[in-house]
Amino acid sequence: MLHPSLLVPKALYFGLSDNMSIAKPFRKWISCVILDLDGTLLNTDGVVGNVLKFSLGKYGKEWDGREVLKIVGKTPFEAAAAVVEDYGLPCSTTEFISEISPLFSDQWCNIKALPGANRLIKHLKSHGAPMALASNSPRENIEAKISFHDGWKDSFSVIIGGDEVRKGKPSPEIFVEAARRLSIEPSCCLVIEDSIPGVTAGKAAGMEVVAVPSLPKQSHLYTAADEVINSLLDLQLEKWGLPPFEDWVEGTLPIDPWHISGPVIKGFGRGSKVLGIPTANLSAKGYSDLLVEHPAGVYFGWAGLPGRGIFKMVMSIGWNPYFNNKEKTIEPWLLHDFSEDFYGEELRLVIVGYIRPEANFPSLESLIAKIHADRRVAERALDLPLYSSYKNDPYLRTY
Ligand code: RBF
Ligand code: ADP
Ligand code: MG
Repeated sequence: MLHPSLLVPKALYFGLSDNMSIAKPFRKWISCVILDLDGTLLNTDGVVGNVLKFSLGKYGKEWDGREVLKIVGKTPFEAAAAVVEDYGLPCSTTEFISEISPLFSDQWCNIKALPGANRLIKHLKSHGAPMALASNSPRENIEAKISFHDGWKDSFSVIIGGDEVRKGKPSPEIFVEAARRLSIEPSCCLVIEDSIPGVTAGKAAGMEVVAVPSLPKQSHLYTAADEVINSLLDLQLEKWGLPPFEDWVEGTLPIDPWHISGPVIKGFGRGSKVLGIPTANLSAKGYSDLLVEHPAGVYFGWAGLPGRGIFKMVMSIGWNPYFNNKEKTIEPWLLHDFSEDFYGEELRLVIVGYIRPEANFPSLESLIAKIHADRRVAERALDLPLYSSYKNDPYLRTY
């Protein structure tokens, strides 16, 4: 008799054609999830900018938000050293750290949960799947940070900080200790991590690891992970033998609706000319926080153009090559035939759902086909009462 695994068609093993996921053939049967905190559940990077803006200001220097890319994923000491050097500050790294530490503590109440973090915690808790929190930051800081998020502390059977083990990540110790306290075999633990040291630690602990890189376009650096996903919204728990999310509706994930508006500006895209798909552009100015919060990907909702009407809309939030992939842009496609452009007109959007992560396509034809598939998904979903009710949102009516 053939071993049962040999009877499974190869296509199934490698069926995860989505280029976001570096899929390995075998999935373990997982019984618990060990989560990283900063960058995985919490958008800690968001407050880094606030603190640095303020503290660099005292030295007469101006923080350029883009440099956040240089410090993400580093230890606090390495990050501080990089800033001291880059800005030529007249102080030592240690002095700079003691200046900024209290500022960081003041900011913990402002750290937002990353998209999908609350959803994941609630889901696993409601299914009784054990969860641990394993973070390099000291236990006291972990407790302080999560205290601002309802229901988080009680959801974790184990919380373990970098000060409770001899060596933090990339050493496997913190994860091995978390598994020991959960009384679960390391091989039955799934680690979810945003950083490379965290992925290294999880693999060294003998665990399965899903990476959710906090920096864009970095998935190639995470080859040690068992899977790389774009955001927690894309986590497929059933791949790990865990209870699947049940909130997807006809290929769409309802999200807390958000509003955005502004004059339509001339785009930088390939839309009309190359893809044959016109995409309006909204200036990202004033929306940088909102955009940082939303993973690059395809969303949909309703669009209002004063004097013209309210239309179904599918859009991409993408890293735009025009900006060297350093800025995200919003490119809505209004699902209606317009006979002319509407540059300068006020466009109002209510975004109600998520479809998929941003992807790379081998050819323009395959990108075009996918965008049309997105359109069909959005068109159908927007007829469901769940989403169609937002067509009456007063935000869309400016006339
Ligand atoms: N471009 C991509 O490179 N990857 C995508 O996954 C992607 N998805 C899109 C989905 C929709 C609904 C629309 C309207 C456009 C999409 N684009 C995508 C194209 C993108 O808007 C634009 O062409 C690029 O950002 C280059 O400017
Ligand atoms: P690109 O999409 O390559 O940036 P253009 O800037 O040439 O292309 O064209 C996009 C413009 O076309 C939009 O800004 C808008 O004024 C107009 N437009 C016409 N029909 C639509 C539509 N259905 N959805 C979005 N924009 C449209
Ligand atoms: Mg992290």
